[in-house]
Amino acid sequence: MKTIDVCLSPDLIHLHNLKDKNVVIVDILRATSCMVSGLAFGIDHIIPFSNLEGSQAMKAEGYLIAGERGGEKVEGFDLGNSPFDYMDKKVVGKKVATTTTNGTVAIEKSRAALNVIIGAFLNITAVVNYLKQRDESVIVFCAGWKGKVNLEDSLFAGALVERLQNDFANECDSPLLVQAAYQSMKHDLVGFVKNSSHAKRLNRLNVHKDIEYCMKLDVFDLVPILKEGKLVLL
Ligand code: 3SL
Repeated sequence: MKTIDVCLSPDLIHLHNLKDKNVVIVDILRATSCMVSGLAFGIDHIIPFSNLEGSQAMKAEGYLIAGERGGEKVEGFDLGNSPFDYMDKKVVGKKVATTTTNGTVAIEKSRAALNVIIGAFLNITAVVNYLKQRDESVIVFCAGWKGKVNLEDSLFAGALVERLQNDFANECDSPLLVQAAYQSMKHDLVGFVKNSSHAKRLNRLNVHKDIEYCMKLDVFDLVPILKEGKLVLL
């Protein structure tokens, strides 16, 4: 039977064998929610960079450059890391190069995978359907915050495990852990996430509407996938 495992932080990814597996990158607040929204809104493709310089250099190649550090838009960049920046008419048909604190780092660390796909609550059913129809095992890779575990990515992982439990066997214990967390909080996901450390961080930056938006379920029926270093729609 196909298996599912959950990596709770980029600092633990070396413990997982990604070869021949489908890896779902998760950074609910806000990187993967931005990627899903932007590609749905008409961005041609997105190139993720783990460092500022990589993204910055793409300006000369005609890319819009996007990114945050500490949650704030990088000075001189075209876009920050709000999903609403990614749903502005100026992005339609454009190529975007992005760098974020955690999400793009997780993508960078997933290069050994068979397929790297992008998950968010915004496209969870599309991700579930994609994984069900594939033959390979799955790693759900939570981007966390600077190596630490976070609530919102773990809850998404739990939601995914719950939806896949009839098709995949748990590879270790983290799927059980995140599923139990999801089951105990699913009656008020937004309320619990509003109390998370990153939601508080974003609120200090006056970023409020992104949190509720990123917790919406199934706004888009699409799956972004990494092809030759570029995120495109399947
Ligand atoms: O770390 C990341 O990848 C970002 O999503 C963090 S933030 O929400 O933009 O602060």
